Amino acid sequence: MTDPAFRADVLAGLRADPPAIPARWFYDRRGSELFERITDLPEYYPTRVETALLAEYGPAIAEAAGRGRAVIEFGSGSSAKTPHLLRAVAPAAYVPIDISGDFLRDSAAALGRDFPGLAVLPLEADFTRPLALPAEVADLPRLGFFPGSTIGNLDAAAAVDLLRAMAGTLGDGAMLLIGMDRVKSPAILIPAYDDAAGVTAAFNLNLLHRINRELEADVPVDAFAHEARWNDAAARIEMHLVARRDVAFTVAGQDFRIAEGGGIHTENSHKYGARDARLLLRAGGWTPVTEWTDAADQFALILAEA
Ligand code: AVJ
Repeated sequence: MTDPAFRADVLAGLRADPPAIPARWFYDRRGSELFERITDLPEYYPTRVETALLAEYGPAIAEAAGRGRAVIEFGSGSSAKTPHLLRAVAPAAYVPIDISGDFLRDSAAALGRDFPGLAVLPLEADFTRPLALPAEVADLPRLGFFPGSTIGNLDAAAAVDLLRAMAGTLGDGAMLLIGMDRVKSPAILIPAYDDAAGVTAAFNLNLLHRINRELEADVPVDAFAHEARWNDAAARIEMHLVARRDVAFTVAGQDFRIAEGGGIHTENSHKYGARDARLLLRAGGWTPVTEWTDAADQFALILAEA
């Protein structure tokens, strides 16, 4: 139940000044369910826009990337997006990679049913380092797929490291299709991360519930409020859990205090201008080839080659 890495990140994160816990710990079962609900919210445009881009431009993507590659997806195959790509690209094999085995096996099984002839080869692994792909795809050219603007959780240095690791995993001659959210007005961004129904608030606060569930902790969850902020200098949305009063609590035998108005920084979601997106890819060892965006330029799908 207790992942030692979760425990270490939470304890170190709460000691840090200002306190900060990495966003990857949002995704326990409950957190994954809440994230799925976020993707359906009227305010949360990224999933809708990216899915529509894949549906509309799938044939153009297949034209540019070539058909019959092995598609390697980084992060648990999201139910709605992947079929559009698979239908268009008609891959020789599909390898979804995720650290969370449960989710991975469920979505791989569902895709296997929808694409009967396709070799679906799920890989439970940490894709932040170069890893060995299944032997079945050894001789196939690869198309990496990294949707959702998940890269936005990382600062520039970590994003470059990840892109380089992906280049290492995918090998020579590979291509990468990556989704990147655009910089846009805070009037659109803030509601996308602070929705009227409170689902994003529940998603953020679930991190505290998870700490209480898994780390022998007594964090008073109702003393914290969800906050989404636009950090213009860093071009990112930040999520915080802000203390509404002075709080004291224990996690795994260690005592912590947070003063009223102080908080825990729980997520960065970087947004990219067109030039910044291309620069980041180049720094990570990829050459942008083509990109597709919606009419309002809210979200971009970029195809790059190694
Ligand atoms: C899964 C990291 C792409 O940053 O938009 C959604 C996570 N956090 N609402 C994002 C998230 C709050 C999401 N990513």
